[in-house]
Amino acid sequence: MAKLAALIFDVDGTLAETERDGHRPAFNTAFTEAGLDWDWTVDLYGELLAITGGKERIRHYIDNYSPTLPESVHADLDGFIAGLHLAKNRHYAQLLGGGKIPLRPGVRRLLEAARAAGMRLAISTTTSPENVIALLDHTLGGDSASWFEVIAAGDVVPAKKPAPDIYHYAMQAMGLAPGQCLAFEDSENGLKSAVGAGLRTIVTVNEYTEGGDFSGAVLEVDHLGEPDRPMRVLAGNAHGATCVDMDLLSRL
Ligand code: XBP
Ligand code: MG
Repeated sequence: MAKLAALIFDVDGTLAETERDGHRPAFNTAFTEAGLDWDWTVDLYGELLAITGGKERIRHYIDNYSPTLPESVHADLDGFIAGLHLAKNRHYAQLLGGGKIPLRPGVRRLLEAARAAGMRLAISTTTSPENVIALLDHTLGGDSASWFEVIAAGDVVPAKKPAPDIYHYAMQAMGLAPGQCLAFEDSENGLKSAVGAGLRTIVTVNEYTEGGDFSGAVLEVDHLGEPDRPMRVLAGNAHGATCVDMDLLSRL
């Protein structure tokens, strides 16, 4: 097995609970602002998360849930979706600015330990670079976006997760092979993408993804753990560790 050289992180649901508490309410505010009566409840949003990508998710909702649509929309559906998505991202940035969306347990600890150990870091996500940087600025702060050598994000590849393209893109940009990297994901679509690119993957489940099929992961835990908040191991061998740390990573 090649020596571990880089950690590649998903963003939404992995670094923070951005789906339930960030994107979802921001979508709803954008809908209200546009005069729509659409309401993406916590449960409904769980169903809609099967589709990755905010624009793709809105289109899927229109195609499958028969929501009320203004007449004028049919002339330019793409433009209508793009406008809603732009407004959603504006509200999302405001929510992040309010400081209400913290990092998940163990995320800061592991990133800092990885940096101290000379591990290279990257991001591989379906959301946009602007959303990633806004989250990093409002959580890790300072120059934290620069901790990540590559921020592989959004529409830079034609096929979003579960396609492996965004992980291939990140590894190619770093000049690394899959055996030298480890991925962190929270969802089935994310795991499929990472495993499809040949990556060993740790899954930290959340409210939306627990109970999913994560049999392809090297480890499935409820979160990365903190010294005073041990993780729960759901599948795989954590070698007795109570947190995901550099020692455990070297043994996976
Ligand atoms: C994240 C997504 C994104 C976010 C919203 O998936 O599917 O669509 O929900 O972001 P993953 P955008 O965590 O697997 O990358 O609206 O910017 O698409
Ligand atoms: Mg995710």
